[in-house]
Amino acid sequence: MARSSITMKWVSMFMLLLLPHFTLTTKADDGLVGNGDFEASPSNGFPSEALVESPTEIPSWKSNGTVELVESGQKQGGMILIVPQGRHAVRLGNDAEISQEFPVEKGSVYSVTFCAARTCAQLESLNVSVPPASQTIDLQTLYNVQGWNPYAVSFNADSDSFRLVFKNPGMEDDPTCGPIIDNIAIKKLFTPDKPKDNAVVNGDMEEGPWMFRNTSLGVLLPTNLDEETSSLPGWIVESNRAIRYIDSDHFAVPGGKRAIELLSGKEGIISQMVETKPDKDYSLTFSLGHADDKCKEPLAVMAFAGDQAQNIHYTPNSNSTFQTANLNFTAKADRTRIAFYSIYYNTRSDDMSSLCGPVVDDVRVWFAAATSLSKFALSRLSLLIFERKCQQGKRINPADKRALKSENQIK
Ligand SMILES: [Ca+2]
Repeated sequence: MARSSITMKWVSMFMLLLLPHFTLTTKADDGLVGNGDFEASPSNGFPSEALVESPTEIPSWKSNGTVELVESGQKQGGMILIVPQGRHAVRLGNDAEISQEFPVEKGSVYSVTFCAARTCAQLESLNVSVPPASQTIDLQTLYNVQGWNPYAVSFNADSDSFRLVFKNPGMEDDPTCGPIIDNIAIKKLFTPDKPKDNAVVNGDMEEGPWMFRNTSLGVLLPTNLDEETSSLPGWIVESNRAIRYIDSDHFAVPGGKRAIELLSGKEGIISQMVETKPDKDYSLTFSLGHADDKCKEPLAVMAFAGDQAQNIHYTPNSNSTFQTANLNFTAKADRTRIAFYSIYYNTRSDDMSSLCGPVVDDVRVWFAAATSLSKFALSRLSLLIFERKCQQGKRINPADKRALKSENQIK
């Protein structure tokens, strides 16, 4: 017996020693995919002609069509090509694609973060897919002056491997046009538990796509109508323009490390269907803030909860970068839509082309218990006064009587 317990002890100690390594192995899946920054040198060195000759020339990737490894500082038609990160990136010509296969955990949702820039003035788009699921991102809108943006899209792992494909679906006249992509990372998402006193899932926005620590542009979340497969679990972006996911390293965030910034006025809407009980009174509360990104005021949001809508202007106390806002509503069904959009179309004060807007964080929907309690207390109090007046044999004011009647009806 003694020996087996000693053996058990050794086994437990051994497991404890091993455990951190196991954790490290699983976590290593989050972050850059193999050669996701295109900095790994092809076996023959980076091509001087830039054009990728064979489909397997870029380490870790398979290419198809006119794929080009571009270098920072490289010029084309008098224009310097944009390389979002490091020295190299790839450009996808008409109908060209790159793809990579890697293992994932079946049944999980993965978010893919990548940086993309367009090269020509025309409308350019990028198709990101894990076949058969695919999403096309419109690169037409310039969200900042740098000319590139990080984006995030999500996919369900229906099997235990992903074939992640980036494709330029365009057929432009100029073959040197086509999006440049760089810095491709993945993150396995989890859906946070719903707190007992809050019907909103991920209301603090802390769970979301991979963010690069050295990128100060946040991550754009394009339209996503599938609430089961969202880069921001619980939420959907139901507008045709993106919203921005921001981090506390580069922006002012009301709570925790992450929040969202609403862009493009009415064209940038985020929403969630929350569980409610019909005919119950609820309160929607949230933090409304300024990202401290030189966004030109006024800032304001339109907040929706069921059939209630309210516009709220950003007017914080002098030392704060956010305020708490509140909207009361009575639920009509067992699911209620809450939503937010920016009332204004804001840009930064130092450049007129970078979009910005109000920050939303710490969204809560909870029973307006205090209101019901105070109603109850009020009618109890009236009843007491009524009783006392009766006891004292006083005449009751008809107004008191009416008030008492209506309070009891409320109850
Ligand atoms: Ca937060």
